[in-house]
Amino acid sequence: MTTTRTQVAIVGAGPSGLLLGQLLHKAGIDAMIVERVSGDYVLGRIRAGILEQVCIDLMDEAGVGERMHKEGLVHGGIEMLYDGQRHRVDLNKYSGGKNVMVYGQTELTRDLMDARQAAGLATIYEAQNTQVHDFDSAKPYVTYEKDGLTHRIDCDFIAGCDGFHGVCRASAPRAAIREYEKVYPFGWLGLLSDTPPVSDELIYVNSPRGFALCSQRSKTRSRYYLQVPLTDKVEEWSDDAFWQELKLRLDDEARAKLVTGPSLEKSIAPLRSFVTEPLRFGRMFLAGDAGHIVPPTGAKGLNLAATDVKYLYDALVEFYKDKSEAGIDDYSRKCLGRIWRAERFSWWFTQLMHRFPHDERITEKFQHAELDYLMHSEAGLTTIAENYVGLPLDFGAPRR
Ligand code: RFL
Ligand code: PHB
Repeated sequence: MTTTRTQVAIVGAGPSGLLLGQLLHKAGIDAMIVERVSGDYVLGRIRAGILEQVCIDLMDEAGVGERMHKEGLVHGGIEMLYDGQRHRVDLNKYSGGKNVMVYGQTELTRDLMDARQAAGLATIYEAQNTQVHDFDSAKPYVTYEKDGLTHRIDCDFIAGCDGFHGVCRASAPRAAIREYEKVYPFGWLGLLSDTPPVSDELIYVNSPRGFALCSQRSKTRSRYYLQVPLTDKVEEWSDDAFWQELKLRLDDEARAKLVTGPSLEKSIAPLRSFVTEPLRFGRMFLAGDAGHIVPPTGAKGLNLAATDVKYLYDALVEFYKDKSEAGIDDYSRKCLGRIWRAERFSWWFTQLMHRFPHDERITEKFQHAELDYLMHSEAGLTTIAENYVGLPLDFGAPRR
């Protein structure tokens, strides 16, 4: 067995783990990352596309924002299509001047991986059987297997950035953890293609045939989603069948404009709302999808992961620089306030936009009436806009 030492052992090299690693490095705090799969595999997972300002600011703080600002597309609005009509939500106007940015999770991850490599920082890819130990003591450690050897990393803290199926949450004592979960009775079938987006802005679609989303990665690359039954298999969906179904869910103008092409990637993701309480177990912290999942409708998953990382990073800096444990003691409470607000928005927006298996005929009418109200009320437009761009970090603090 080999043994090394670091200050923070990070499990998982997705966006949460990599961003935390980069921020800690900038602050002079040593960290090692252990990842189950290869770097190429991580980059091959097509996921989020929309960054909130908090996430953009953190990429800048980590010193990796250059390409994002050059290539990312700033969006000041989204479109909502229901009952055959499109309506625009002016995000910028109704959120007091905020925007979101189209920049793929793949690109953000690549920027963080490149920076980590350039700085010569250690990421152990393809680590097997990672385990976390003694995090209820002041001397936690992580073990993993690689190339037939067992390796041990001694550390001060463990950051569980290992996603929904990771080992960290699973290792927390059952009596100390409470989990809240809702599984939705449908999934999203996503298709990525090198075709120009059908519209300048994203279109969220509530159609009688189910939800659809027209998103994008650049001026020449599109990402589309269709609500599908959980029983559907991705192999059963040819590209042609996808485009046909998408057209049936769009309005006449979008149908006429839609440019189709071969898929670069196609996958089905189940939809889930999930929260773990607390997010700290002694000297182990959960961050990102390891601690919570939102249905993608509100584009919140990656952004919530980024805020967890910010709070954890601030707490660790406070611990090492100011010798104070106040930040780490408050980590769970601080994160969970923001998490539940984003969970609520994602759940509400999902219910508003999807067809559910046992919907009564009146449900679609209720949805259209609610959308109609939202689109024609300053309060309604504000509620969508301020949640979509991300509530302020100090939201909920006593008003002065
Ligand atoms: P990740 O990305 O799952 O990374 C966790 C990493 O941990 C590794 N791992 C382990 N490593 C070592 N040992 C073990 N035992 C391990 N077990 C797991 C995994 O291999 C992996 O590399 O979690 P992280 O970093 O917290 O990042 C979270 C985001 O990936 C996620 O929230 C978003 O992708 C969610 N999401 C969206 N979020 C947004 O903010 N905006 C969006 O527009 C958006 N769209 C989406 C999405 C997620 C989607 N899917 C497929 C779930 C669209 C979709 C379709
Ligand atoms: C995406 O582009 O992948 C995307 C955009 C907005 C969402 C979900 C996914 O709400």
